[in-house]
Amino acid sequence: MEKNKLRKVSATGPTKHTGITLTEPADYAAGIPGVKAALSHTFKEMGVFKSLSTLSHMNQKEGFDCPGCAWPDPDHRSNLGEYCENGAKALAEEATSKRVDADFFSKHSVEELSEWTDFEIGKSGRITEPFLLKPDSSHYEPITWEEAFQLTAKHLKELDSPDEAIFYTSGRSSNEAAFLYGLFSRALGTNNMPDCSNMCHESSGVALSETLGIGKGSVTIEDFEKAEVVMVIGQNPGTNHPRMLSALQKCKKQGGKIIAVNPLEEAGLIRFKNPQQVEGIAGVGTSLTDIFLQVKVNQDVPLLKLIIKKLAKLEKEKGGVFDQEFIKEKTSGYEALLADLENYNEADLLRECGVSAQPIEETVELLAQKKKIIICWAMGLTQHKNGVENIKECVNLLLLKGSIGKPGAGTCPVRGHSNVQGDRTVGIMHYVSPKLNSAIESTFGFAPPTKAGVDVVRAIEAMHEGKAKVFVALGGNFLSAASDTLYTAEALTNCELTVSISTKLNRTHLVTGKTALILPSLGRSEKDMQGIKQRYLTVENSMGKVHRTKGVLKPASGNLKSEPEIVAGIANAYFGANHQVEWKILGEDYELLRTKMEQVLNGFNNYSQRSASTGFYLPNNARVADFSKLPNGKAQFSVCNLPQHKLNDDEFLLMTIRSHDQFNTTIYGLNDRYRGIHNERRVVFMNESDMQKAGLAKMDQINLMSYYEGIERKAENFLVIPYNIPQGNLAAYFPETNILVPHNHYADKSYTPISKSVQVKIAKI
Ligand SMILES: Nc1nc2c(c(=O)[nH]1)N[C@H]1C(S)=C(S)[C@@H](COP(=O)(O)OP(=O)(O)OC[C@H]3O[C@@H](n4cnc5c(=O)[nH]c(N)nc54)[C@H](O)[C@@H]3O)O[C@H]1N2
Ligand SMILES: Nc1nc2c(c(=O)[nH]1)N[C@H]1C(S)=C(S)[C@@H](COP(=O)(O)OP(=O)(O)OC[C@H]3O[C@@H](n4cnc5c(=O)[nH]c(N)nc54)[C@H](O)[C@@H]3O)O[C@H]1N2
Ligand SMILES: [Mo]
Repeated sequence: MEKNKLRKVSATGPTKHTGITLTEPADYAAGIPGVKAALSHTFKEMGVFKSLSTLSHMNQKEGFDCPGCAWPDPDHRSNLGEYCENGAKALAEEATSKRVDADFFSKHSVEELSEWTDFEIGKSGRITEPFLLKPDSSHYEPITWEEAFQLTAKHLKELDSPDEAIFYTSGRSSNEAAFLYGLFSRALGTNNMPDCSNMCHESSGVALSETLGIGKGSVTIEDFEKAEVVMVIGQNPGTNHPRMLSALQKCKKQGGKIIAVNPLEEAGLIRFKNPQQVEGIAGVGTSLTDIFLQVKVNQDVPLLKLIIKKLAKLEKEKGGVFDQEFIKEKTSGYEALLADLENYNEADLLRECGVSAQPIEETVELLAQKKKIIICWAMGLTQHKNGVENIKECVNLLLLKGSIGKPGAGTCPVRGHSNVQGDRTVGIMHYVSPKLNSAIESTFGFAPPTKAGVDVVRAIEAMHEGKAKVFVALGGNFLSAASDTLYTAEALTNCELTVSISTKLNRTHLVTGKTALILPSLGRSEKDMQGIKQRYLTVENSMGKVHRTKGVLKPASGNLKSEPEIVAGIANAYFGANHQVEWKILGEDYELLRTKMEQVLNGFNNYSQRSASTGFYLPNNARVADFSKLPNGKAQFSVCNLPQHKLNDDEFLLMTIRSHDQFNTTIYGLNDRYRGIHNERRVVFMNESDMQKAGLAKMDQINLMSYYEGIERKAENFLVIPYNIPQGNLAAYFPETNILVPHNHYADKSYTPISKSVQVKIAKI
C-alpha cells in the first residue's frame, strides 16, 4: 500500500478482496430488483418510515432535487414516485443515521482512517461540526465555525499572490452557492476555479461551443417522444441515469429506434422494466436497443466516419439522405468534410472500429431514412485524448441530417452531477469571460481578474510544483476523483492548508495539506432554515432548465451550515464587514442573492419567480438553430483525425468505469448487479480469447501497470472476469484504477484525463 510523506496516510486504501460471487450478467434493468435494491439501501441507512416519506418528495415540484445525476424531471410526475434505484441510494447515503462526530475522530486517527476502504470511510456517516487537523496532530479535533473561517482567511492573506489559492467545485452545489464561491474567488483576484466537469464533460463543452456556439446540449426531455432515432454512445444509462430509460421507453412507444454504441452490452440498454409504471413492475418490460454496435474502446471516430461515408455514398447515388437545405443555409465546411472522407477506405475503418458489418449496414439504412435524430453520450466519448473530436464527429452526423434545432432532434450530452451544468452557468470556470467580468463589475463594483486560472489538471500540477498553497473544495473528493492518485496526493500534501466543504467523510479529508479543515454543510434533502423561514435553492438540469430544490429532512446535526453561508463566512472573514460586497447578508438572504445573480447572468430575469413549479429554460441558440455568433454565422462541420493507439501484443486499452453501486468516489455497496459481480470491486473484465492468450483463468489475480514516459504505475490485486468485451480492451472500476492514469495525459483542448483509454500491461500474481 502506498504511503504519503507528511502523515503516514494511504492515498489509495487497502487492496484486499472482499469475497466475490458471480452471476450471469442481467438482460434487463430496473423492475422489481431495482425497487428492492433501492429500498434496502434507504431502509438500512434511514429506517422504513423516514425512507418512504422522504422518497415521496424526491424530484416532485415542491420537493428536493435528487442529489444523484442531472437527468431532468418530466412535467408530469409519476404517482408511483419520480426517482430511480440509484437516486434512492444517493438519498440513503446523505440521510444516513450514522455520524462522524468529535467522538469518532478522537477514536480514529487520520492514519488509521486512511487504511479503511473508500466504502468503509463513506459509510462512517455524516459530519456533524467543523473539524481541524493541525500540522503536528494525528487526529481531527472540533473547531468553532468562526475560528475555522478566520483560519482560512489568515492562510489566504499570507499568500504571495491570489493565484496561490485554488477553489475546486464539485457539481452538487446549488447555483446560489456556486455563484457566491466564484464571486469570492474573483474578488480575491484569481480565476483558479477547477471544477469536476474538467474531468467529465469538458470535452463536450469545448466541442459543442466550437461547432454549435453553446457548450450545452440542445434537446429537451420532450424531444425524446418525437425522435425517430436515439443513438446512445459511450454511456451506461441503466446505472448512471436510470430515469433516462423512461424517456427511451417513450421514444420506443412512439415508434422510435434506439442504437447503442458501446464496447459493453450494458443491461440497461437491452430491456427496461419501468418501476414507475405498474406494467413495468409486473410485465416483461420494453426492449430498448434495436441495433447494438459493439465498438472497440476509443474507435468511435472510425465507426462514425464509416457510417457517414456510407451515407454520403447513398446521398450521391440517389439523394434525399442529407438535409441539403439545412447544410446550405446553416452550416459551413461541408465540402471539406466530404473531401476528407476520400482519405479513408471502408475496409480499414471497419477493421479499426471492430464492429461487424451487418449492424453497421442496418444503422446506415435506418439513418438514411430518418430526419429526427438525437445523439446522447457521456464519459465513453469525453475521456480520451481525442475526446473533443469524438463529439465533433457526432455533431457532423447531426448536421448532415439537419438534426439540430428542430423538435425530436439534437445533441444530448448527459451530464453527471445533479448541478454540474448550473455551476458552470453561474460562473465556475477557469477561463475568462469578459462579458461576465463586466457584469460583475457593474453589479458589485470590483473588476475581476483577467488572467486565466487553472483547471483540474493544471491545479494538480500547480500544487505539486509548490505554486499553489491553499486548496478549498466546495464538495467533491478531489484526491480520489482526479487521475494519478499518488501524484495528486503529493500535490495536496504540499499545500499549507486544505479546506473541504463536505457532507461526508472521504479520502481527500485524510490526505491533506499541513493544516486541514472540514466544514460540514447541509445536504440537498435537508431543511435549510433561516430562523423560522425555510429557504430554497436552485439547480439547472442536464437540459438547461433551472428550478427550485427544497429539502424535507431535519438536518443531520444542529451545527451544520448551508453552502452559501459557509462560502460567505470565509469571504466575510477575509474581507471584513465593510467590503463593497455584503458577503454575510448575501450568504443568508438567498432572495437578495438571486436578485444580484439576475443582474449578472444572462437569461435569469425574474429568477426567483420563474424558478417555481417546473422552472424555466435558459436561452439556447442551438435549440433554435441560431448560429449567428459562430464564424460566418454558421454551424461548423469538423474534419476529425483517427485516434492513434499503438499497442504492443501485451498491451491493452483499459476503460475505468462505474459499478452499479457507486456515485463517483462514493461507494454505495460492493455489487455491480447488472454485470453479475457481487461483493467485490477489484475486478477486471477481459475478453476470453485474450485470457487464453495470456494464460489466464477466471478469477486469477493480476496487477495492472501503465508505463507513460517510462514511469511504472501499478494497481494491485484484480480478479480476472471473462466478459463480453472487445479483444484488446479491459474494463475496471474507478477510483481504484485512477492510480494508473497519468496526470499529464489528457484530451486535446479540454484537458480531460484519459480515464477511458489507459494503455496498460497485466501481470499474473
Ligand atoms: N448511480 C450513479 N449515477 C451517476 C454517477 C455514478 O457514479 N453513479 N456518476 C455521475 C457522473 S459525474 C457522470 S459524468 C455520469 C457518468 O455516466 P457514464 O458515462 O454512463 O459512466 P461510466 O461508467 O463512466 O460509463 C461509460 C460508458 O461508456 C462506455 N465506454 C467506455 N469507453 C468507451 C468508448 O471508447 N466508446 C464508447 N462508445 N463507449 C465507451 C462504457 O462501457 C460505459 O458503458 O453519471 C452520473 N450519474
Ligand atoms: N478514472 C476515472 N476517474 C474519474 C472518472 C472516471 O470515469 N474514471 N469520472 C470523473 C467524473 S465524470 C467526475 S464528475 C469526477 C467526480 O469528482 P468529485 O465531484 O470530486 O467526486 P464525488 O465522488 O462526486 O464527490 C463526493 C463527495 O462530495 C461530498 N458531497 C456530497 N454531497 C455534497 C453536498 O451536497 N455538498 C457538499 N459540499 N459536499 C457534498 C461528499 O463529501 C462526498 O464524499 O470524477 C472523475 N474521475
Ligand atoms: Mo461527471
